[in-house]
Amino acid sequence: MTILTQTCTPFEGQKPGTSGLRKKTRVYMQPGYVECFVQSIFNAIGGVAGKTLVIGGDGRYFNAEAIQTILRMASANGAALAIVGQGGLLSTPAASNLIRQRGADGGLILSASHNPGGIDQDFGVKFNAANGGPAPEKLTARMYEATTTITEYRIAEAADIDLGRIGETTLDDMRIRVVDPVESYQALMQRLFDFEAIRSLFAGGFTMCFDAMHAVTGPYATAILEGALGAPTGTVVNGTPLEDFGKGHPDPNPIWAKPLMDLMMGADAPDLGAASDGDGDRNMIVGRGAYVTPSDSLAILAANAHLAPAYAGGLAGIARSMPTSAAADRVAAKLGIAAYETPTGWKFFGNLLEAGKVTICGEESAGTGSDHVREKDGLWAVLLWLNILAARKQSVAEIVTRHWQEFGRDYYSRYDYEDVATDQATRLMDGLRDRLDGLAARRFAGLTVAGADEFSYLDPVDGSLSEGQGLRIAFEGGGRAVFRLSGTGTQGATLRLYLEQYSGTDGRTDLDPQEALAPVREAAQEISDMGAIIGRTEPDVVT
Ligand code: VG1
Ligand code: CO
Repeated sequence: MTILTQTCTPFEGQKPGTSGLRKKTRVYMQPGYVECFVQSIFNAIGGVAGKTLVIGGDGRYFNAEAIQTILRMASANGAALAIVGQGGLLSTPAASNLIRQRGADGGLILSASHNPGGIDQDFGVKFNAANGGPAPEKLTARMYEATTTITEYRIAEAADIDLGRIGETTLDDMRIRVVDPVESYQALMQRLFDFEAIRSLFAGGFTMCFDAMHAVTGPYATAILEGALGAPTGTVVNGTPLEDFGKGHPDPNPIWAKPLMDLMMGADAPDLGAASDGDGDRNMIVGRGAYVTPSDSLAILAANAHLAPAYAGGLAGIARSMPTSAAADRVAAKLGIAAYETPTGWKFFGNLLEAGKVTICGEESAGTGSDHVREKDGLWAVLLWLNILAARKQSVAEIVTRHWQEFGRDYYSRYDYEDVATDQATRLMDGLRDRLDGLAARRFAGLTVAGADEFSYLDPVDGSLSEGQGLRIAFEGGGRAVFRLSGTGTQGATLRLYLEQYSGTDGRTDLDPQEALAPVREAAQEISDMGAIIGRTEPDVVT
């Protein structure tokens, strides 16, 4: 076998964002692009000689080619073992689990997650460390640094490896073990939840629709829901992973999962609707006629987790990303456990989970998870909901309403302004940042600003400081607006405006969220001067 050392020059902009390096697929398809990034990862982690890596992706366009390249490079760099999901498939939480279960040194996950797939859409690569979690900021900084100075990469000249068959083969001195992508993940779920109770729930006529959105969760959901739990065939829809996700956005929210939303709001709605994203780490939960916001879902899961065997002993603490609503904090306060507020992106939960400070984490963007892996986990959230529904014998709507009665309701909505000119987005953020200090006590659209700041996070475990994590404005009366630029987009800038209004424990909890949020929205738009700077106040996507 020949091992080549190829000289190369750095590509611009190989800087990991909120979750890995996402680019247009054609950017990734340039000769040497994957190679330079992957070699930079290897260099940043001190090489892979003698190491074990888990490799898999969400099955999108270019997944298969990129995996072959990575295998040839891992072998040429001296890796001992590559564990690969059959067909090159692994959901993000399943990859996290495999890294942990097999004691691997890390893993490469090929996915641009909720971004669409295809030759004219998006591709991505992320590295997870030996704890199974996304590379922390100091490591992604080292990777980026390595991409700017790279001069060569190592790759083996070899034929493609057949990833279709489970079993072991070799590529030069490296062993390649092709594994069932579902098996070990399913075993983990079976240990966490009361499968007997959920099986009885389905046997008793409980109905559900799980929309896999043509993405990687299909095989997992089919095996677990229809297989192990006995839900009727057809419970999982769009269950075969497609390279272009059926031309949709595999983003489980009321906009991109509209067919499921329509079903759930209609006369023939099943008891539970759920969906997951491209790489299987996000979830959407909808009851019959009742959409559950991800922030509420996190709070409700935390409040009821003790009903599932794995969490029967209670939770150590709850963490949420800063833009996520305060609903989870109210649950933590009631339970007498700690609540943590981190920057956006799962990598910030890793240290808290590792230190045993928190058990459950979540984000407003439909990510929830626990200490069972080091990633958010879409199907896990669905199974925890099922376990709770089986134990409480109430509908989703009833559970949500009772939660609001007890804790009050955090009305919540996120507005996304996509493909904003980068200079305009920067101008808006810079201008607002400059004005933050003078906002307190001023009135906008009838609301008084209680305080405003730029969020920064001091990690309580390793003491690292992450600055510039979003501009937040709190209003008197329980309102809040947050401005942040997305770190997962691949075109122009995406501006996110997060709106929140607390009802209080004796306020109304049955308002239309957009109506309840109107004052905060108007104040936020006025304070930021959005209409003048980006030329619009109407968002592209409201979730
Ligand atoms: C978005 C979400 C964030 C999430 C990230 C990765 O990031 O807001 O909460 O962790 O996507 O999710 P941003 O920077 O675009 O706001 V996934 O499922 O796309 O890996
Ligand atoms: Co995802």
